[in-house]
Amino acid sequence: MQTIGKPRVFSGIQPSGGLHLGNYLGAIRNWVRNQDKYDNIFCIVDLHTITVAQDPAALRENTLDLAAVYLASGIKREQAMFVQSHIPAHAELAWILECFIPMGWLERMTQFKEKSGRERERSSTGLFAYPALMAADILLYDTNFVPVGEDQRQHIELTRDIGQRMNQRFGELFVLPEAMIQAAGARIMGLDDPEKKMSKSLAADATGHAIFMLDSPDVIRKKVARAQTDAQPEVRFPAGPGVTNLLEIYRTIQDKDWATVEKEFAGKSYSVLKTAVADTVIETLTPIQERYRQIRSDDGALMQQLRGAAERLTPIANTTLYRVQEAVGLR
Ligand code: ATP
Ligand code: LTN
Repeated sequence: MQTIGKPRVFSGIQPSGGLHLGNYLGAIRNWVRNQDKYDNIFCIVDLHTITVAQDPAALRENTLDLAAVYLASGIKREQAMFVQSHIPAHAELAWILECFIPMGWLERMTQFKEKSGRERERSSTGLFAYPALMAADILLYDTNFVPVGEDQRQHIELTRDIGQRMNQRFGELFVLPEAMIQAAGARIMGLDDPEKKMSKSLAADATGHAIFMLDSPDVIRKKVARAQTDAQPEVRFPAGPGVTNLLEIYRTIQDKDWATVEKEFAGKSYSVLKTAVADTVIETLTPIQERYRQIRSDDGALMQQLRGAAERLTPIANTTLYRVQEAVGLR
């Protein structure tokens, strides 16, 4: 098991279409900022994406898109950035873990309850087993930290529980990971409904729900202008959820604490707040969009990079997989 050198970080995002500001502020921006401190692995989790219906051509396109967004956001070329399905050990370890996870543990997962909703009987068994695959992703690489948004906390806890259960039974098989969730930006809410987390799935139904990382300045201004605010004449504290969310976006991007932004905006009109939010979002996303377009103009190079990383990571993943296979009697 890896013990020397920098601590290992592993994280991933699904290539399920347009990334939004929540994905950027809750996850990617933190990967970029801390990349030199850790030994990083950044995954494009395509096997997780097919737990709900996908158009095959769109999935291929979204996979390259997500890789380009990682790089455009500032992930350095030399980082280990790869596609989950390129390393078969993920699916293999997931299967073994599934054979040791009680059904009750998966039945309690809030993401499954939310995503299956009233369609529970018709949703795929893959969606139900999703957390086992995520645990495999993390455990395969002796991961110390998993930088994610707040909504993923329960999945990391489950990963620890699975690791611990296997360690108790078979001896020290796995390093137990910890969630790394930042104090700011870990739960950005929908602009149209600040009671709900900004999410890709909800963005499909409402154009004003999410700011996408590739939205034009014009679109960003329109979406922020329409964002829900409070029924007060100006910014007042304690603010309601809509204003709090706009302030959270602003303070996360600007690295400011609450006291500072309260002072900055107390008594100001909503249009002053919204202009400031739109300006700072546009300023952040414009250079990312320019780099994104450049990177996507050479898909061959991008694919080569992804394949190369998978090749380098495969022996690490297989070392863990073989250890587990041996422990359970498969080898
Ligand atoms: P879906 O709606 O399909 O579940 P999603 O928008 O939640 O998608 P994911 O791909 O599940 O996006 O998440 C990728 C990363 O972004 C995860 O680390 C997750 O915690 C983080 N994240 C997602 N939504 C938000 C949000 N609203 N605020 C902060 N972080 C978020
Ligand atoms: N479930 C995560 C995506 C994910 C992930 C991982 C995140 C799959 N495997 C491993 C961190 C580590 C989500 O964001 N929806």
